[in-house]
Amino acid sequence: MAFELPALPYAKDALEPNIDARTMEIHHGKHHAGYTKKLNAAIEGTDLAGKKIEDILANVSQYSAGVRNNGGGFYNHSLFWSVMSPDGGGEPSSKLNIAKAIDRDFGSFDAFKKEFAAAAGTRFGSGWAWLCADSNDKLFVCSTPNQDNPLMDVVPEDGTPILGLDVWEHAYYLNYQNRRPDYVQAFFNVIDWSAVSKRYNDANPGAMM
Ligand code: MN3
Repeated sequence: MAFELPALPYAKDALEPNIDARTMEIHHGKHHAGYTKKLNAAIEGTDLAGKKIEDILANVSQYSAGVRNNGGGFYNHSLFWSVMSPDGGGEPSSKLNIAKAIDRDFGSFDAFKKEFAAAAGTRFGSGWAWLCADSNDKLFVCSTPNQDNPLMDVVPEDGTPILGLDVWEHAYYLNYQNRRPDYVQAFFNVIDWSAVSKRYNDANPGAMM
């Protein structure tokens, strides 16, 4: 089974004005579609065909640059669409595990937001900012270059990404030009905290808050 481009879970203009429809159209329909197609081409006829993307990324040091870049691109964008919603934004409900974990591991939501925005703002060139859970269910923020992510065995930070922000220029340039910090702030208006909390709960299935 080849990997398939997941459908956007909302209309391409649903995140306006935070993320504009034209950017969504190109980002999903061209960039994400391109990573998906190239990933499939890179694994076709190899023993990676049929493997889960998470398993491929966990051992990516053994594979080609094409698998690393396009496998990362496929996974990262699939996550990105799924952690945004037109009904998102604000702070996570205090009933959600993610709210309790953010308070426990960062001290407050504002402290988390500041650290995440700094990671996104200071990533030089193209890459991603992440909120991850480590194997002890502790949260941490990091950033990675290009299409790398903390599932990969080539990345020093080791964790399960539960929230990710694409800071490649293709993610924001049409609407924000060079104003990456404005795009990062706008992202906080559309984060789907229910989806992030579910990813957190699923990161370490046996863990209890
Ligand atoms: Mn992108």
